[in-house]
Amino acid sequence: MERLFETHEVRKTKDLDGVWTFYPETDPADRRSVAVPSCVETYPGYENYRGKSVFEKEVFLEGNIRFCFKGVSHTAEVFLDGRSIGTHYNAYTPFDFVVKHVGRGRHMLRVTADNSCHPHSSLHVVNDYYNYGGISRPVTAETLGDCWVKRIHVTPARKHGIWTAVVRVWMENLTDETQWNVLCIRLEDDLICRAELAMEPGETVWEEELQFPDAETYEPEVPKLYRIQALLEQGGTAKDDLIDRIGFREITVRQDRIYFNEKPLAIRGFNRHEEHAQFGCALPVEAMDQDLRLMEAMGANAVRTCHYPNDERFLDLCDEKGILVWEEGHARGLSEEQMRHPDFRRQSLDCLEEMVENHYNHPSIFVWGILNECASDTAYGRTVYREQYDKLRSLDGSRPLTSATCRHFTDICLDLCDIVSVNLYPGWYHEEPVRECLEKEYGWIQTAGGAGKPLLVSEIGAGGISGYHAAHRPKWSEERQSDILREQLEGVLSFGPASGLFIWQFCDGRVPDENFYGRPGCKNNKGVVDGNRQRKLAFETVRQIFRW
Ligand code: ADA
Repeated sequence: MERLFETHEVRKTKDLDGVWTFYPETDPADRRSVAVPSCVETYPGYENYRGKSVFEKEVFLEGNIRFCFKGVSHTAEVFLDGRSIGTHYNAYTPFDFVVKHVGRGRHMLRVTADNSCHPHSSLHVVNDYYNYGGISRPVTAETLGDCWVKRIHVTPARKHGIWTAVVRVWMENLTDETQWNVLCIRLEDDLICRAELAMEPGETVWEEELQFPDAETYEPEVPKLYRIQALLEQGGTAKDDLIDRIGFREITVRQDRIYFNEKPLAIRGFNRHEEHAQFGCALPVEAMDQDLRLMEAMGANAVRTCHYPNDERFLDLCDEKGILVWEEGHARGLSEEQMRHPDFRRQSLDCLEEMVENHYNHPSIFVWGILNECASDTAYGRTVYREQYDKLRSLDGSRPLTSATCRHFTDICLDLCDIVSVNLYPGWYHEEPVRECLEKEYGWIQTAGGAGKPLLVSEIGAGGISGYHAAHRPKWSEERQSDILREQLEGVLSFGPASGLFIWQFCDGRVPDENFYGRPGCKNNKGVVDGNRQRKLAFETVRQIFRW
């Protein structure tokens, strides 16, 4: 199931999750049945597999078929009956291919998924998280008529006390002739608007500002969601539709605060990798839900999708629960040299575009992030930061933008963002009282282009090996992790200029062997729960402070 609500009442869709045949490209004889979505590393014998995996499934199809992949890790090629229908790079963004006039019958769908750090991969590189392989998010096949609704974007704004929204709908005419359609926009069961369209072959975009006088506001405490449907009719008959969920809310940045419906935000959040000891990055929805419940139990109100766009079902759950989301493009800790990789700029911009196109309507997303800890201290780096901010602003003018920096005292990009975000590890990577560290950092930000902007501590935390206890509280013990976190959280939450923090990190996560140094067990052990969601001492510490 690709989303947690029905996305079509008219369009025929087929869930292609379930059993597929898997084999490594190098050994086609080693075929086995696997459940999709899943990660290759969870198949016995393939725990460390890097390379091309092949997945096959026979499917009954007829007509114009749209294949939707919510995430294939990380370089994909899709074949229908042996013919390539398209390729895609990046594990963390959805993609689709439309094949017209597929003959009635059973067809072989084949997907290759390469998780190696190959020469054309600029974002999936050896890093402080794991590049899992496989079809890691849901797959569907949809049957399209002559015309179909590709996308809806809704941008709410409160005007003179009532909710309005700019509704934009992208549609496509797959034939070679003009098609007359009526586009109906419904909010829940109410018809809000009808528009007659003469659709030329190819894409049509329709946009209108509509009023929603009865709409209730989406608040984190009362996260009121509405179903919005774009429906195409021909001669009074419904031909195609697309449903999404929206919330009426506004995010603004004024002086040094972030406002959600005019209330200043006080973020108590977690950084969360899509990561689980049992499932790799392909968490079933029940495990996603459990993660959010654990965060809620600690009193958290936000999550940062470090360091890439997340599974839409996770975002659906955040919308549902009113947990605010910092969603970010895919990039972590890249040097200028890595950012000069010939494919880097295109692959990054593609990722941002796919993230915003697909996740635009999630009311819980309150900020977009780019380029975690990349080269924001060089002239070339600045060109790239500017390019990515410009791109995001052209795709979505309704949300603020940020980037988590570790270039303390050398960053030259703070003037480009709307919110200044800093990753700090006092007490872990360097011994310094938290208050002193914050004051020094804040003083510098004021002179480096960040004056008057809100400040978020985007990462703060310490390592603790699950189950390692010692009375002398050494580093890596659960006791010491909890002590450090207590000091860090109390320090940041009592620091007036900060609008909040995201703990690094929610759960321990696998890292590649190449990154073993400082990573006992080849894991980043800074989770407050381990990879199996066993709670460490820090869990209770965070709960006491966040729930205060
Ligand atoms: C960083 C980085 C994280 C993680 C963390 C750590 O600042 O953004 O991805 O690597 O440090 O654990 O050191």
